[in-house]
Amino acid sequence: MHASKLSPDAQRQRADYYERIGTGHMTPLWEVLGALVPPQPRSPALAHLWRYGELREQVLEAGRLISAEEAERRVLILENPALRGQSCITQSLYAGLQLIMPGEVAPAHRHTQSALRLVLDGEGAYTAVDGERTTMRRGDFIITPAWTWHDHGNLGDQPVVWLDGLDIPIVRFLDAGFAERSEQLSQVRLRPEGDALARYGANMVPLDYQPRPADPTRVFVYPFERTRASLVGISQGTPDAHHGFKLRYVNPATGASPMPTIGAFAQRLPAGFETKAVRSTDGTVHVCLEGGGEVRVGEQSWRFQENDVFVVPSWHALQLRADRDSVLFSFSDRPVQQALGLWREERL
Ligand code: GTQ
Repeated sequence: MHASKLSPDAQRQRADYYERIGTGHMTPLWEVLGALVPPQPRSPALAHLWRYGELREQVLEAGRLISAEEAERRVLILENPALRGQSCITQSLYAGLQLIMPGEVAPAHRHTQSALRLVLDGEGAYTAVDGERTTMRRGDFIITPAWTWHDHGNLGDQPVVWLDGLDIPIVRFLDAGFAERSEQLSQVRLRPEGDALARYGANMVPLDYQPRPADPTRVFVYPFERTRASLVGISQGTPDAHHGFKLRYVNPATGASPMPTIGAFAQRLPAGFETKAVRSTDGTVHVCLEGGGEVRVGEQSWRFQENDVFVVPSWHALQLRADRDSVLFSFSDRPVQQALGLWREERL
């Protein structure tokens, strides 16, 4: 509403009117239009950084309080400081730190929410997706697309910790959540490890495979070794002033994002490199996989090091500086925004 001086009498009349229409479950648009249709995004979310050193201690403590099986998933949710109680790190995305101790299993289930894992710490765990296991190695990006059966287990002798990213808030917003538990604690092995990568992840696909455009990829692990080699490989060229050396993960059969609701990226910043400020409409979660430096979001800044997690809300200017050669992983709702014609980026 445009600012205007109202007589006390007119103010009373309006207030009285709002109250009367309110009893019929109506409200005047003109009181809220500016907030409903803002000139630019005004995310309620805050930028924040979680230090892995602290996260690790706290998630290991959960390991002494509850078993993975009892918890179903033993996860500490990373809640945006401005969105406490809503189980989200941005308005559209959920993130959490999952722990699985030696000998434990996280039972098989499936749901319409899509999930990604980014392996941070420890060796010997696996994730099984629709009957195929993959060994989880540090930096591996693993997906469990909507409605795929998945379970986790740890066959090694160390605690294993990874970051979960899910589209839980999107599915909740759409009221489209379904879930079920399997009768099997751990899935029966239907295919040997590496099968999906060999069939779908080597620039070839089976003869009769015709993916539809929004289908998630059958490649459910993107090994860090390969990602890293690609990032190093492109580092001979000129870095992008705003992104350094940055690639997006794709469904190799379609070129679309691995899953329709979550996009994921990997980025290398050589020692001493500082990006120019950039903002985009997709609030983004970042993880430092190698190196360290400083992240600046608007007027705030944090130092980051390996396994630290930070979130940059929609339309907040982001600048990164690497003190050492650094590799960052990130994910956002970009494919959703792009499918809807909403995504924007501004290079400052
Ligand atoms: O591993 O299946 O962090 O279902 C939240 C919900 C992880 C999982 C989460 C889940 C999972």
